[in-house]
Amino acid sequence: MENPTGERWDVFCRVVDNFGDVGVSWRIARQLSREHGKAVRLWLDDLTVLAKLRPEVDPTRDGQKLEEVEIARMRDQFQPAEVADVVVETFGCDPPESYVLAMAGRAEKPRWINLEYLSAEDWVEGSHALPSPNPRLPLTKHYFFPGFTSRTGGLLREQDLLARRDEFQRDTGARAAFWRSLVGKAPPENALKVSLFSYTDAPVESLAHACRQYPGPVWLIAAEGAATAALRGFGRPNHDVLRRNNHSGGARRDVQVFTIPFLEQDRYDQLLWACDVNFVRGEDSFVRAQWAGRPFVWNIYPTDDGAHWIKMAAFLSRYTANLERSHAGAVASLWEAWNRRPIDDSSGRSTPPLAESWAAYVARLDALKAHARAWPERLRTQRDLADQLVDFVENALK
Ligand code: TRH
Repeated sequence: MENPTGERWDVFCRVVDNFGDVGVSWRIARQLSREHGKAVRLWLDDLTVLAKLRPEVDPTRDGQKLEEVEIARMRDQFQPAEVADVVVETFGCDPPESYVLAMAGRAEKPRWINLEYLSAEDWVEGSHALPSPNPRLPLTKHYFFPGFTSRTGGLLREQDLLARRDEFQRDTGARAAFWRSLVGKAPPENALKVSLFSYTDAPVESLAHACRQYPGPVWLIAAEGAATAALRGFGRPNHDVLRRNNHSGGARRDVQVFTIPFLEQDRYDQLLWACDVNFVRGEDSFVRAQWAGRPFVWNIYPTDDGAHWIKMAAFLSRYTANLERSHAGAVASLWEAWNRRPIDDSSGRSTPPLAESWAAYVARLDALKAHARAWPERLRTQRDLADQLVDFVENALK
């Protein structure tokens, strides 16, 4: 896409842990380049994570192009060749000091954005787009908060994402080909396909056992990492591990566990689109699961102060607002069981065992599928984050 303004954007990301920070940073960099024609450079202090999401990246090289985005290695001791017109710092990662000094030295000061973590909490609206003058330098940073309401910066959503999703979900051939390429065979028509991307503490084994109660075949597709490790005890991967015939002559109840390698980022979207229930985590897979339009269970990134329970409750109250109460209760109790919510001292309310809340959840799957389908239709009425960010930079900060 042409770069009518010739504007240069630098996006900075430091890898704290896991994949999400880079997952989000790559998405925004690609979208700014592909959909808004910006000349984008993505600065990373560690390229190995991006190489997991995009195997064509060579993590040993200091500079390379990925699609139209320049990928550059960020070192703290470095003399920036030039400073961009717009600087996006993701998740408060602090660009190198030498770069910030160079920003201050520019005649026309760059516009400086701090792209924050996603939260559904109410306070986000009041913090979105707030300026923060630098105490030492003639620079002002603006905080840009993703979110679920019109008074936030919106959610990452590529322009063609939902059209690609619909095309894939409509096309039985494409989905069968996807499964064959992933696990060597297509699932039985009535199989419940469940994808698992979780943190180490999630009760994955309890879920695998609970799936035996499901009145039909279950496919558990475990992404490389915590989930596969937890399922290692279940016999040989990619084989029926929990077969049980239903003596009443009903459907056979076999749970098959498939452990799959880490997928290229866009292919992971297809997995979410192809499954019936998606267990996701962190931030980026959490948002992708919502766009997939399928029921999902969020393994939230735990914080020592327990603030993640407030964050989860804030999202649940938005997500289940239009859901019939008993269905909303089933969603909340499965999420709490999956995140091992401790007994609530004030209410003394304890979280039901995973098996119980899973059974209550799958018993309502038709209603939850309809709700999961409607949710992204609501979210898409909001302008996407990249679009709002460009507008904010080019108009509000001009
Ligand atoms: O990896 P995460 O746990 O990252 C999280 C988030 O960044 C969170 O904000 C931060 O607080 C925490 O780390 C420290 O989960 P997340 O955000 O879902 O990112 C995973 C990325 O990996 C996402 O872009 C999807 C991608 N992915 C693939 O590309 N292929 C795969 O096979 C899988 C399972 C994931």
